[in-house]
Amino acid sequence: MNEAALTLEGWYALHDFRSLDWTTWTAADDEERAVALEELHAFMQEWGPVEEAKEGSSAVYSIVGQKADFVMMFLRESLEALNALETAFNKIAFAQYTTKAYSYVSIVELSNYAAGGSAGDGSDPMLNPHVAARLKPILPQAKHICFYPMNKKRELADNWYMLDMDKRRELMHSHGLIGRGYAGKVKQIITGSVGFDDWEWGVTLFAEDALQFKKLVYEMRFDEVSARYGEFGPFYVGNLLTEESFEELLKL
Ligand code: 76R
Repeated sequence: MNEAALTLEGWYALHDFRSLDWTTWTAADDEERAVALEELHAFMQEWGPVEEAKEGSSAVYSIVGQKADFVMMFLRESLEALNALETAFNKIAFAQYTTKAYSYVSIVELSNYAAGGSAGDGSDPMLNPHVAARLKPILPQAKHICFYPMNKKRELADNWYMLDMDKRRELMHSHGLIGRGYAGKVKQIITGSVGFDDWEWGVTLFAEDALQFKKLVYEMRFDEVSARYGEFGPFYVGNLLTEESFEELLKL
């Protein structure tokens, strides 16, 4: 059998996309809307202490276009914690004015391609602060988010999973070089979703300048890993929502 890349996993991830039901929101009276906003506020207030306790990170972004109106991105210690969050949201009054648009379940993942393919020295990788910070990343609250799921091809002529480790490492090296050209401009979080959701990875990018998403993704299309082996799902792009700008968006 071919050698699988070794992976390290960190926090579980839920990208929870919702749409606003403007018909019911505008039909609600002032008091109903106030209750909904108050419950939304209370729900979001719980995110800070979780982050301070280093048990997860959360962010909310509006989504541009008709695929969804906003996304809540949650990183947590377990699938149970993610499940509890979506259930808690569904129970608040505000949820009655939203519909489910899309969701993605995955886990923060690092692979050993860049580490030279070695399995490490046997020590706990979480003791390495650089590794720990990447496996349990605090979401940067950058102005923009870009999310899309992707696969690596498994076709007879182009099958990523049939390439030997050295070849994959060589290809991933070139992928990493392109990525590094965007250091300081785009932060990427790769989450693995084999066994969890419909694609193999989720790609979440953050940037202050949304144009850098297009530049990075376009440049990668010419790199063999993406050009030959990449298969991409729907793209979601959006703008940071603070509690204040979320309320502003909902104001009639
Ligand atoms: O983790 C590292 O920094 C080491 C190098 C590296 C790995 C192993 C790396 C660097 N990536 C890795 C793994 Mn990546 N990445 C994507 C996409 O749109 C496309 O064409 C592809 C979507 C982007 C935009 C991106 C960005 N990467 C992966 C994997 C797992 C592959 C596997 O295991 O087979 C996927 C699916 C994937 C996809 N990558 C980087 C970036 C950027 C910006 C970097 C540089 C990060 C840095 O050096 O800070």
